[in-house]
Amino acid sequence: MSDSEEESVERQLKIAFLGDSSVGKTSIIKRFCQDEFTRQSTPTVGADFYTKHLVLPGRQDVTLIISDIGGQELTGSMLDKYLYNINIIVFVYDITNSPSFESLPLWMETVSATITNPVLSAAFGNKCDLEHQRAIRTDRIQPFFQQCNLQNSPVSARTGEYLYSSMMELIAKYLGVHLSKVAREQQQPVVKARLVPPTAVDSKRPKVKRVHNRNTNTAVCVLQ
Ligand SMILES: Nc1nc2c(ncn2[C@@H]2O[C@H](COP(=O)(O)OP(=O)(O)O)[C@@H](O)[C@H]2O)c(=O)[nH]1
Ligand SMILES: [Mg+2]
Repeated sequence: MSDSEEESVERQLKIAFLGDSSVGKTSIIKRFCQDEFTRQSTPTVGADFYTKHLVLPGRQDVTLIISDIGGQELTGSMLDKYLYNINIIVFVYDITNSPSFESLPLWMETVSATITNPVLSAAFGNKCDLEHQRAIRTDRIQPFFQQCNLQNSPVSARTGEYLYSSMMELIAKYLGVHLSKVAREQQQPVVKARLVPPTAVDSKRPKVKRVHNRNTNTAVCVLQ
């Protein structure tokens, strides 16, 4: 065996994303594997498969085989095939869609009834860029995940926020690899913000009106 072969350890990990339709499973996988996002949504029929290659500290080469399983597979007959020899399962819900959170227990029960091998599970609360539209209160979420002993991370497929670090943490945890903060966030994209032209900002600012106070003969400002 050559030195380079000895130094690099090659692993294959199978990761499955599960959850209701439209929570953003395909978008999360595409952002993670291809760094792209589209607003268009085509429902995943059956399952799609993606691969991604990572090099973890200690020169561990990891090939990820990621299964994007369509939401309708909750009641389908193929779930056991898609989850065969799976290592990591990520349950996805949409923070702006309460029913997608309510159906997590059913997804978890279905998985437990389907697989026998030990897996590492986690949950992603997707669309955290839409925090202002949050439909599930955080004080409901925390006790649920504590009870299930499941790591829950907010992520956004649209901006990529928290997604790379959450994925890296999961993979490292499964492999028992220590990740430094730098390694965890190595692939974290820069979140891009749209610049608003000054005129649009100005028109939204409250108008300041000068009011003359006759009693004290001073001028005050009021916001309108
Ligand atoms: N704002 C926002 N929209 C998202 C996000 N992730 C997915 N979407 C949108 O949600 C819709 C459903 O996404 P898709 O990935 O097809 O969901 P899937 O059925 O779970 O695979 C699409 O219109 C996506 O553009 C996100 O993080 N933020
Ligand atoms: Mg899909």
